[in-house]
Formats: sequence, structure tokens, C-alpha cells
Amino acid sequence: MVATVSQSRYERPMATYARARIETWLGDITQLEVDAIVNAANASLLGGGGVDGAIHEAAGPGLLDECRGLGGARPGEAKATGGYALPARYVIHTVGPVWHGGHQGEDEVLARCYRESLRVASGLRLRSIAFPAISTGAFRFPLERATGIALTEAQRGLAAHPDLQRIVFCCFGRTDLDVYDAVARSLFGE
Ligand code: AR6
Repeated sequence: MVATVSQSRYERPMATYARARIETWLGDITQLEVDAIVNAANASLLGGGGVDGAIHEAAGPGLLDECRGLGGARPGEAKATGGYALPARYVIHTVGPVWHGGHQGEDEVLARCYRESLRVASGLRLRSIAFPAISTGAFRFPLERATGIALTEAQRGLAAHPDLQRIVFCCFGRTDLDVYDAVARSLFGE
């Protein structure tokens, strides 16, 4: 179902799937009013470029201070911090796989990023969470393949964690949004 929905002060095109519990969204994840946003971090959990840089910049220095105490993370792990100056109450930091051609377990590590992030969110009793397209930027994971993994894990996560009401996929460009919507239509038949 495609609709234009007003949320916070922004009006953005979006689509919903899985009885409106999965949404695609176009824009900057740091603006989203959800319980948690997910950060596509690196193993240090101490900031970087891309969405990681944008989240740290928008959250302010308190986020980096808290991250220093996390001791980093391995690919596929997820760890939560506060959201500081972000509209989101929490940031869940996960480390995606670097793409090496697809024969080094990249699919499974990426799936684990989504699964672990949803498990951490559920453990905090959160109801809404927004993901960027983990690993598809600097880490070069092919977008369409990553999208299939993201949406499949979202569907499984909703079944496994009934408290979760809303999973948002925040696309940073129209091309990414079109891929998410095409893959979602084929997976969910909507
Ligand atoms: N809101 C939503 N999505 C965004 C934003 C934003 N503000 N900014 C970028 N994206 P990337 P990775 C999209 O490279 O591939 C960092 O340096 C972007 O267009 O941020 O997992 C970390 O520290 C792309 O679709 O993350 C790691 O070293 C997606 O976010 C490394 O990059 C992911 O791109 C992680 O690489």
C-alpha cells in the first residue's frame, strides 16, 4: 500500500507492508521519531563516516562518551546506547560485514545484524525501530541482496517479538527506496 503520511514535521512518501508493521521511508534516519535507530557502525563503535557519522553528529558528544564504554563489537553483534540529542530514545549499534564477494559468510553476518538489533530492541521493550541499509555503503554489500535479507529478518523478527509494532527501513536516496519497495512487494505480495 503506498500512501503519503505526515510524521513529525516532515511529509514523505512511504509504503507499508506486513499489515503496516514494516515501512519504507525516504530521508535522514537521524530525524526519525522512533524508539530506536540502528547505526551501521564499525568494530570500534567509536564513530566513522556515512550514517555512523551522521548519527554521532546529530546525537552530540554524549553518544561517543557512552560508546567508549562498550568495548567495540564484532560483525553481527548489536549494542544499545542512549539517543542523546536525537529524537530516538536509543541507538542500537551494529557492525555489518564487509563485502568480499559473498563467499565469506557475509549473508549470515548481515542477517545476524538485523536479528541481534531486533533482539536488543525487544529486550528493552521497544515498540518501534528504524534501520539504515546496513553494509550497503562503505562496506559495499550489494543493495538488492542486502534488502532481501533485511526484509526477511524483519518479518521473522515481528513474529518472534510481538511487542515490536513498527520496523522502518530508512532509505537515504530514491534509488534505494525503489529497490526496497520492489523487494518488499515480491516478498510480501503487496
Ligand atoms: N540516514 C539514513 N541512511 C544513511 C544516512 C542517513 N543520515 N547516511 C548514509 N546513509 P554506510 P556501511 C546510508 O557507508 O556500508 C562508516 O564509516 C547510505 O546511503 O553508512 O555499513 C562506519 O563507521 C547507505 O545506504 O555504512 C563503518 O566504518 C547506508 O546508510 C562503515 O561506514 C549504509 O552506508 C560501515 O559501512
